[in-house]
Amino acid sequence: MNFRPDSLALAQPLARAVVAITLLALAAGASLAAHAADEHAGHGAMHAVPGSAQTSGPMADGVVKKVDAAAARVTIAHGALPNGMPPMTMAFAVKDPTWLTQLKEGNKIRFAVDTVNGTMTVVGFERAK
Ligand SMILES: [Cu+2]
Repeated sequence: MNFRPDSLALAQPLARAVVAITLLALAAGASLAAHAADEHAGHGAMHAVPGSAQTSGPMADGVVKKVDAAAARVTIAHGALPNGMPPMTMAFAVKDPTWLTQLKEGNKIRFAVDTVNGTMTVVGFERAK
């Protein structure tokens, strides 16, 4: 029974080391995730070409109904969205207001939507035939 105090004394620093390593791993994981998010945010801008602004996200079908440059909104008659929204006609914000110069009423597009600051926002699009 003499060994018990000794093994407890050993176990405590070990436990501390395990906790420290776990915290380090968590911190490293969080910083990796933040880095990946930054890279993703820059991805669209690097590959932007006139007439399209592609993203890797799922795309929905739409027809441009109205372009409101002053309000930085585009009204789209859209098909079912990846987020579950059923087909309807509604106004979207756009990630890059200069895209509005590439869109005209009647254009058929495929586009990606994300919620930015609580507003459904077109985050990428391409012209469709
Ligand atoms: Cu909608």
